[in-house]
Amino acid sequence: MKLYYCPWACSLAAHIVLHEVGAPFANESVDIRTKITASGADFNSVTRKGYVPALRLDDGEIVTENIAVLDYLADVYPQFGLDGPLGRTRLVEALAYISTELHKSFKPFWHNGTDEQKAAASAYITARMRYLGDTIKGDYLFGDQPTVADFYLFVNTRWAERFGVEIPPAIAAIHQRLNARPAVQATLRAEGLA
Ligand SMILES: N[C@@H](CCC(=O)N[C@@H](CS)C(=O)NCC(=O)O)C(=O)O
Repeated sequence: MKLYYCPWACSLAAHIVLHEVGAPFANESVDIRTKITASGADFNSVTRKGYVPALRLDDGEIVTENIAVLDYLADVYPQFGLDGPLGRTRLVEALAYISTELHKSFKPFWHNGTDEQKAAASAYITARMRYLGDTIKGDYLFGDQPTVADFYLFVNTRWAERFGVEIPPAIAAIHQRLNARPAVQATLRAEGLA
């Protein structure tokens, strides 16, 4: 498996999962502005979408989109998935919420939004995080072990910290727990972020 990632980007979630499971994998960073990878390759030839994450499977298939990449990883590494009759559905539900309600709402912060747009986004993100905080079922979103959804949430709490977006206490507690995990710290070091 090979993960194409960019420091500070949402690809951090998949990168953490790969470190957590301890399986051998390759990685390569991408300059998402120029679309050139660390080895000088044209990232657009890996995926015409030109954005990370992109996961190259051992048979050469490329998987993109956080929801699909993280769902795939939860399938291969079920310790970060969710058991039970509705487990997969609940996990995809959480991934979709994090992708569409949180991740995408940071746009004004990453793309030179106006102060007004940033203030509106900030309030929206905090409210959406509050909902998640009200529904957590243990130390992490779904209980006492993190799932791929927690690692995706972590990307968003890091962004919230960076941009001064208020994080509700229950979500801040998950952030602290995740941040303390050795594999999370190893991933941050690997991306040059710690
Ligand atoms: N729809 C994609 C969006 C991924 C995405 O927003 N990636 C950002 C980094 S967080 C990126 O690579 N942006 C570069 C670009 O869009 O050109 C997903 O959900 O995975």
